[in-house]
Amino acid sequence: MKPENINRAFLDGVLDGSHEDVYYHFGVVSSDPILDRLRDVEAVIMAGSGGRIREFADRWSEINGGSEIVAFPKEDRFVTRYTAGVLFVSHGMGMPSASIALQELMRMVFFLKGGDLAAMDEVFWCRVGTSGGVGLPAGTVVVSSEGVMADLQPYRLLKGGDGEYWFDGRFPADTYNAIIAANEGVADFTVVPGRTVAGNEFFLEQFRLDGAICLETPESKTAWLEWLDQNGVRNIEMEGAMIAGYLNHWGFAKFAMICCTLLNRLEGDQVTSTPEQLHKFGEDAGSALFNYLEACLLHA
Ligand code: R2B
Ligand code: URA
Repeated sequence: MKPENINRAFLDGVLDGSHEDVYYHFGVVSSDPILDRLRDVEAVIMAGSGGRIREFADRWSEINGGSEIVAFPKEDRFVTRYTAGVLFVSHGMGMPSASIALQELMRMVFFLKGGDLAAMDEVFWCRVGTSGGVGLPAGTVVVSSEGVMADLQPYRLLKGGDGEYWFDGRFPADTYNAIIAANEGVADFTVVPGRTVAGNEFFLEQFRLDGAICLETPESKTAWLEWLDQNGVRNIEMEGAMIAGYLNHWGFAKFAMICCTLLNRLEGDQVTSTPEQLHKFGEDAGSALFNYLEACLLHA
């Protein structure tokens, strides 16, 4: 961990009881007894949609002998489920939404672990999601090595004083290699490592030609996608650069992003797979995660 980057000016007062922490978007405060049931959390799994969170939690509970599932009552922003050591949380779409979930979750994990940096270091974080593939057929699972923005630079934000703050978007190699290894000879789908672009928009910052607003030409779109391809980018989604950046900022050791591809962006823009195919793609990304959790992390 990087203790100097943890906002102790605010968080220490939560631990010593001077004030509560309000996890506003989850509808929970630090003194809420429901949090006692999450103290043994070993992994935080994030996905875009609440439906996928419910499915993942049911599946993980089944794998763990029907373990009890705890749900936060408020669900109008993010859906949360906790079972068998894993906290499953939806984060919505895009970095503004996902950053709210992640900041409150990082504070919650700090509180749940009593500020114990060694215990926090053991927590595994993962986003499981969908993406557009770059030169990969639909249905491929990409485990990210680095999250960058559409200009291939890391996630950054405006800050006071001296301009922009740049985050480190790299995912820990030990973790993504272990996820790939846990799926070798087990998965009936292809799992590859690669850099991932997080666009700030599904249409414009992913250089699509099918938006209501289009700022690209076929030539500028192809040039961008080929540039990504030549620079080791294997898929495009909307959250990874921020997620890696924030988790690196606190210095977490184990985190990853596993995304299935819904289409090959070198071949088109529209997502035309059937609902059955889309469901299978989402399930495969979940299987890639669960194969790792079962083999390497929990109950190892
Ligand atoms: C992948 O899929 C969503 C957009 O359809 C977005 O949240 C993402 O990263
Ligand atoms: N999600 C994205 O962000 N982009 C795609 O092309 C597909 C899913």
